[in-house]
Amino acid sequence: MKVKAHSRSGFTLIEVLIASVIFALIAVNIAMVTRTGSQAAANGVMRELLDSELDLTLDRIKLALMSASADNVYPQVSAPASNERIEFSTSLGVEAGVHVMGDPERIEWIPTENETGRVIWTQAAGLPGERQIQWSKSVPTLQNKEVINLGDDNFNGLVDEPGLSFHMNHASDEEMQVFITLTVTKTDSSGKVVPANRQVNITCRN
Ligand SMILES: [Ca+2]
Ligand SMILES: [Ca+2]
Repeated sequence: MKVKAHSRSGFTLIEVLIASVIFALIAVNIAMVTRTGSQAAANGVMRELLDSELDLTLDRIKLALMSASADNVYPQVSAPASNERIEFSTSLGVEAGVHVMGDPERIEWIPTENETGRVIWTQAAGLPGERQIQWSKSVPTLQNKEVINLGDDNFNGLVDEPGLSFHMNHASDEEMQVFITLTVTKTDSSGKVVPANRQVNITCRN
């Protein structure tokens, strides 16, 4: 008697289902690894932009204030108080024995409709040739970890200080020092607000 061989071709439904599940699991894993990798890369770029904006803004403020005349810097507030605005004139040099002063300038924090405000440098403030230049648009209302409560929450010696803050140290027998404290923030790929902050100081000659 001839027995018909049971030939097999193709896959059973179970095999197809198992293969599909394995394929789906691998695809999900690849997607997760890729997403984590690209998120990490995006956050690395964001961190570099954040640091460079902080450095560049502080460098510009320092450079502008470097030749400010100590007698022409307002308001002169000392820690724990500080101000989000500084007005000054720079000394251009001496002409016929008299100090020649440059046009009045101003550096200040200005709020926007967003959560962060702008740092603006004004040249020839109040004069016909007045000019305003933006140095940053990522500065929050208050310094990192500071809240309005009449206390120093971030332990930097300043109370309720703004995101851009200026304060002075002017001992009678010393040259005036201006301290600049700045917080800059950016939002990472997961929507989290990441801050960077630093304090620098410069000495103003009389
Ligand atoms: Ca503080
Ligand atoms: Ca506070």
